[in-house]
Amino acid sequence: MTVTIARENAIAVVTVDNPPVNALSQALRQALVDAVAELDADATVKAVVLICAGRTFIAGADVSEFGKPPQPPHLPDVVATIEVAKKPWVAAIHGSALGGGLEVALGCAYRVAVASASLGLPEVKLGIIPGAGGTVRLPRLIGPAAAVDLVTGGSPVGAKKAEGLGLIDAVLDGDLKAGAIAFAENIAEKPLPQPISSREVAAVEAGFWENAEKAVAAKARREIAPLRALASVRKASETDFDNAMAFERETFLELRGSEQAAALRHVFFAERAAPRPPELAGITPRDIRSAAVIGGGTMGAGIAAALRDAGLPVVVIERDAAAVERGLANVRAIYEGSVKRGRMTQALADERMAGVTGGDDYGLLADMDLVIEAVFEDLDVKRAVFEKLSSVCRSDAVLATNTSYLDPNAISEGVSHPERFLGLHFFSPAHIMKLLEIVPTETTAPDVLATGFALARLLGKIPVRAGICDGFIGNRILKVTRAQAERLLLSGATPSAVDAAMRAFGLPMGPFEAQDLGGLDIAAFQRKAARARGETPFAPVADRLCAIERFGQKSGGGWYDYELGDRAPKPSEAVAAIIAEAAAGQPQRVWDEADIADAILLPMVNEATRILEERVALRAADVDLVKIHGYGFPRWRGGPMHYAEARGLAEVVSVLDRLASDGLAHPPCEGLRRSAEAGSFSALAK
Ligand code: 3H9
Repeated sequence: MTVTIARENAIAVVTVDNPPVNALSQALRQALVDAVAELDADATVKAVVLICAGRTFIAGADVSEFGKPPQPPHLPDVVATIEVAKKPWVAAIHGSALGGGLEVALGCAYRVAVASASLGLPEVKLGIIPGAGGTVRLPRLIGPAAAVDLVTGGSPVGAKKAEGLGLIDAVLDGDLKAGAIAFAENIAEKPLPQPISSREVAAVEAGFWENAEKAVAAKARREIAPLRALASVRKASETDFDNAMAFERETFLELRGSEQAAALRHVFFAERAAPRPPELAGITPRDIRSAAVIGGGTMGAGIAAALRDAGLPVVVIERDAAAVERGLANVRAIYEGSVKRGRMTQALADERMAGVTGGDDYGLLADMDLVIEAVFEDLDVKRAVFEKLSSVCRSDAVLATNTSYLDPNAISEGVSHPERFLGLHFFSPAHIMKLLEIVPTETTAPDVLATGFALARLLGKIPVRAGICDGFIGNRILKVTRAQAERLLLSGATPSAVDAAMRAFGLPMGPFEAQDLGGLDIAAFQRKAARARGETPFAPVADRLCAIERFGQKSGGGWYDYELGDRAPKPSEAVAAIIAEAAAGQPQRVWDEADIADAILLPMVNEATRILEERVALRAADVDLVKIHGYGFPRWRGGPMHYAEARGLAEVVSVLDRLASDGLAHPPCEGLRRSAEAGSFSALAK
């Protein structure tokens, strides 16, 4: 049963129970309409409380229905039915009232919530706009300016703030149901309030819409939904309710079928599936209640802050007292930065810092549940760390390496109880970046792997399982990105043209700007190691730049020139000359933005397909999550694999074939050709 009705004297309590999040499935929509009819007809009922079972109020429309034709009763009609009910409905909110859930609440005569509840219209994050009156009722209730913020930003607000905005009528302490019933008894005898739909929208100052448009456009870049949401709120302010509803619905239905919405839905479900991979179902992770980080550099400090933010006490281990001090200062700097940016109160920062201790004595780790090593990327140094950990830690303590390109199997050699060892590859800054690559070795036990995923959940990270290869998933693809970017330079494109094309595609930065920001030396160091292993990494121009110590912004020049104290990249004549020298004798061509994007992105897809074939990644969607959460790939493109599928894998293969015949990319791998025949990557890996 999705809806049950109980009576508390003259108050009817309508309880929605549609796990997991009370999404508005067709059955629930119908049940709500039926409930209104039943309670309208019941003369003993004076008011109605709408409350939800489980973890949350109605969290929105059922996103899984979005790929299919809408089924009646449609949500706008459900909301309208509640709004014209003969008895006042009181929405009693706990958890989240999101999207269609908030729209249902806006149909109610009153809204009350517990203090921990949050309310919002996150539709733009799914590439759509509210489709059941959210953009039309909200400005009538809280005014256009606040409505614009909520609708175009998509972030929810807490109950206290919602009360301040006039979005809810009361924040209730104690038991929600009892409080809502008392509230309902109180309003039952009063005249019904004016329905929101028949209220006026408050006037705005001259220039308000134009300014809002500029602000929203600047933030949204190439995402379409935020501007369309704004247009809908504006329409609601400038025309009558029915016209505004028709405009909203039309926009909603159009965007629901858009490519961006499909991509964002794909990411929505991939993100929710990632923390609980089916292959680990039923495996109980180990308990993690304490953690230590070996190494207090940038990475170690970021990991320590991430662990501490999740509520764990953290110990930072360094070589000697001075290094311990530096490590703790690095962690403190992270919290001080958060206070400065207004993200955290000083009191909270102090409390976090109080839970981070340091030392140079491995004996401190005797009873730790988890130890993450984040020392210098050198096999011998890392092995020495794990040798010490093997002798001091409990035999069931989970031991992890944060290596980004050494082989975790090699690092784990000699570790006692190697089944408790795994790779946890954080991305910098580790307390902010959401991606966590989880890398099992040949010996990692299933419950230790499950502990990696449980840790990611605790830390609020997106975990992706990665097999062992050079660079795991993300950096292995990054190497292809960079190699392709250089191939483009050798065949006539300039660094600024390549960067501009990738920004136009939706990346926050192009590959050359990004290298200048991060420093070219790290990749040079890795190439040196790769050459020592007998590999032949392709970086003819980057190698030349590193040879003359053009390492990027930090050395005053890299792919671009920089003026002192200015981070704006300036095209460099010196680099142009180096490129010309490296390109001597190669055929030159004219590149437009779309061709540049293809020459970089499609080889990335090809490499990712190899990664799937080798089972270094288990699912195409995992590759998408890696690129979105670790490398700034635009969410609204759905990640490279979704992008390739949406574009058509047959076309991807034919473009790659063309690039390959011009010597500008490797030809499509076998798996990509097979996937193109099947029309998706799903046959390759699930
Ligand atoms: C909308 O409402 C449009 C309307 O304006 C117009 C209509 C005409 N649908 O996140 P969790 C699943 S657009 C279907 O891990 P939490 C999710 O996949 C919608 N399924 O839980 C997962 O499934 P599984 C606007 C959904 O406690 C399970 O529920 N609403 C939906 O960490 C648990 O999810 C939103 O965008 C859904 N709407 O967080 C709200 N939501 O167990 C999106 C979740 O099989 N949802 N699932 O993996 C959320 O933000 C979080 O789920 C919430 C709970 C905060 C509610």
